[in-house]
Amino acid sequence: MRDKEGAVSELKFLDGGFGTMVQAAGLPPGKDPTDWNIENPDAVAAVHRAYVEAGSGIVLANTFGANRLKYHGPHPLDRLISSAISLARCGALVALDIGPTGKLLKPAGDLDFDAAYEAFAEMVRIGAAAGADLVFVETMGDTRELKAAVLAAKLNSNLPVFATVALDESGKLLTGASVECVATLLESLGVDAYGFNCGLGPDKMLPFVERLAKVSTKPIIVKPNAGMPKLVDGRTVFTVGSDEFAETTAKLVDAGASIVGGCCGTTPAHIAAVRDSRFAIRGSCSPASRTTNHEPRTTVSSGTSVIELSPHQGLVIGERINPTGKKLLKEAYLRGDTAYVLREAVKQVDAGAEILDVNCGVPGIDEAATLESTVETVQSVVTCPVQIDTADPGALERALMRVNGKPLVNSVNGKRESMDAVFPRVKRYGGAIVGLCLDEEGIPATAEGRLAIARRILDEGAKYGFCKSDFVFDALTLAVSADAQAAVVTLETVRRLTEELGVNTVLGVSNVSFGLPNRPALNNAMYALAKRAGLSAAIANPSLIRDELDPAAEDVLLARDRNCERWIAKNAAQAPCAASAASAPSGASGPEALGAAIRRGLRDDAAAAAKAMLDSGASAMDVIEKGIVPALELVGNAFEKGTAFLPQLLMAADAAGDAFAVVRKLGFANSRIKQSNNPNNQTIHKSSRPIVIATVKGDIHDIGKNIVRALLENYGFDVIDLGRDVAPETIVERARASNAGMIGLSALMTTTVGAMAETIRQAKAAGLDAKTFVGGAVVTQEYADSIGADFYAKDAMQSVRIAERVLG
Ligand code: B12
Repeated sequence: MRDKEGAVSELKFLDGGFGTMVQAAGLPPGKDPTDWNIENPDAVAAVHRAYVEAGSGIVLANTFGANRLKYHGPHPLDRLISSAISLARCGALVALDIGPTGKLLKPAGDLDFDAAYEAFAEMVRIGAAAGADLVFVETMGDTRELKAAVLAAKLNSNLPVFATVALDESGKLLTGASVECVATLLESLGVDAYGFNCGLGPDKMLPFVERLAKVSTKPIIVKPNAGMPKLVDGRTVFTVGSDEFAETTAKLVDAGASIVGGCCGTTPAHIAAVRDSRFAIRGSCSPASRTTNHEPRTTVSSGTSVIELSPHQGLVIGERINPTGKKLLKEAYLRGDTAYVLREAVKQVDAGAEILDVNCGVPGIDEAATLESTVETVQSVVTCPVQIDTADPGALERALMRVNGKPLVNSVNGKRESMDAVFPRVKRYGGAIVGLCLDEEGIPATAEGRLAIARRILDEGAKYGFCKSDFVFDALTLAVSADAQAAVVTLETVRRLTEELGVNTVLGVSNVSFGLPNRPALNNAMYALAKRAGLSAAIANPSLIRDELDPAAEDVLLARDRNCERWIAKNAAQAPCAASAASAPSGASGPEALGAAIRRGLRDDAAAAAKAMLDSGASAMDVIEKGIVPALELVGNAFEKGTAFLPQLLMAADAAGDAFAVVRKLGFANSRIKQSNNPNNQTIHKSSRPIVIATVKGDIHDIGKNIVRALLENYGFDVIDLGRDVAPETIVERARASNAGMIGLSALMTTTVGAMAETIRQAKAAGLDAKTFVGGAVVTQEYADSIGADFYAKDAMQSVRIAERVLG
């Protein structure tokens, strides 16, 4: 690239599309390009050579899908990968290319984090042994999978690690992470360079590169497609030619990118055009010059959101998932009752918590296993970042590895043992660190003493590469009832940590009021004063904490009320605070409670709410139509608007599934319900020919189809449910073999209604006399007519009426 004076420097060229190149070289449709490392090595080497001749200084070996979860071809992975690395060696640096597994990780999908990590680690071990020069993780759409791949690269080799993600047009990953969210994670994992690939053409990438340049301290990678793919005469065509590609790539470089290449549809001509670009590149793409304008920031993240801490912000870290002094939570942990923890999580976020502390320190518990699963469960229902709170290094390590995003780590202190345990682990897995101002001697009585410990922690942390912005210091507070100066010293420490050391601060405020009446007022006053002194975050109960300064409470905290006498005299008669009111279950019931539980993804609550509705006399259809369907609709709309993401959709669907299971078991089995669904007292049918029902190929939505099945069965029809994502051939074959009288098809997406049409076409071609009936959110009467379906049903009840007409 050219710097401000026009000298070319620092720009590195990657290669371009590989899959599209080998397809052009004759790779048969449906054949895995990875196989060609063994079966057609000359063609693979030729693509790499063409890119090196076009100017690529780094080429990605043909290993994108060579992981054990994705590759199911005939060749052993070690041969495939080693051969790919040696075929790529033709004058440029060779990157081991790691693409996604193709599966979603838990809790959004079925894949265990460890299984993903191990699949990537195996690739890295083989690739490093075969001589790869770096590891290039690419096309990632989920922060957990991204983290698994980057950690696999870091922990199984000494190679540099590059990582790129695939954004959609709104600048988000498939599972919802923003540009800043990805940056927070990758900065904290310490990758060497990162950016974007695939998904978008170069023009669409520009605003996202501009955003990344504001937060990234690393070289920025761009590897756009040659535009968005279009389907022309049944073939996928990329429309951006090499000159246009070079022109728009120049703008990306201006915006800060310094490692550039291409993805799908790009060719050596595109890379050569970028190299020879006659378009002016004006900006400076060095990370140093990009970042001098912004201070390092203290950030934490989850899979979808980033929180930045700053002085005087006073954001609340929810303290309720900590069993200290909480009998019910302790018991819930020991019983393995996750529903309790989830309710606490949701309640705290609703009350305004921006980060949630997760602590599982119960005697006699397997803390490492409990912490890991609790963090995962909490992250499956709330989108805020978590604070991992443990004194057990083994538990810390496991939770750090598997947590989604960059957590806050609670905590390190000035003891040698603590720093030796915490620093290397956080360095390995990423995180911001809470530093407690205490050491072997305890908590110093003066602010000066506490600052000295903070400085020592910073110095020791610097040896591991941590800087000030990686820390949040806890000034600590003791009870004013035991030491009148306790709050004064704490507030001074907060102020000096903020002003002199320039660090962010955190404080568990409620200790200060221990042993005194009307604790909430004292806690609020401490929070208000600490915020003014500079406090960035308070660890508190978000339902209770307020920025409110009662003058009498201020007197207590600032040691102006001797022995707290006036406070005690005024407040002693008052009842203890209503802390427990916040944890009482909410009063909602009926469809509202069911809807809320589904939207929150609270599975046990959803099942309980469905049962409660049935118990109080609601019909099965009421539960479905007033509770389940509207809640799913809300989540679906939020998903469409981009305010909810796939994990939330999945959690809601699971909760709806659990509620529906209750309806199936209790609702439809209950004769009272049958009558209420069958107001005209029509007979319950027993048909001679079965109904075959399925969700069509490519579509995994089955909640609606399951409802249709349950209702048909409830009315006495014999239903053969083939499940979801079912091929037309399978449906036709099973309908024929069972002599089905009807075939019911469900499709929920515009992209899968075509499979519905194809199934009907095949059923007719096979000469079946079964009547077809179709449904699903996107299907209409007009569409049903247009594909030759015999009937359309807008809901499950209508499908019963149709079946009655045909078979009854
Ligand atoms: C739950 C859900 C999911 C769950 C599905 C879980 C499951 N086991 O079913 C999960 C999270 C897995 C999911 C995944 C995806 N989803 Co989704 N999902 C939904 C959601 C929120 C609700 C669907 C639902 O269950 N509704 C409740 C049921 C009861 O209603 P229903 O299906 O319409 O059924 C009724 C009638 O239509 C009729 N009926 C249904 N089937 C049949 C069949 C017959 C024979 C008859 C007679 C009648 C009939 O009777 C039923 C009962 O009254 C919708 C949004 C929405 N409002 O529809 C999006 C939605 C359908 N999903 C969508 C998308 C895009 C996806 C994903 C591609 C997301 C992604 N980016 O990965 C994937 C698709 C994966 C795939 N290949 O299929 C889009 C589809 C957009 C479109 N127009 O094409 C929607 C509309 C969301 C949106 N607004 O963007 N999804």
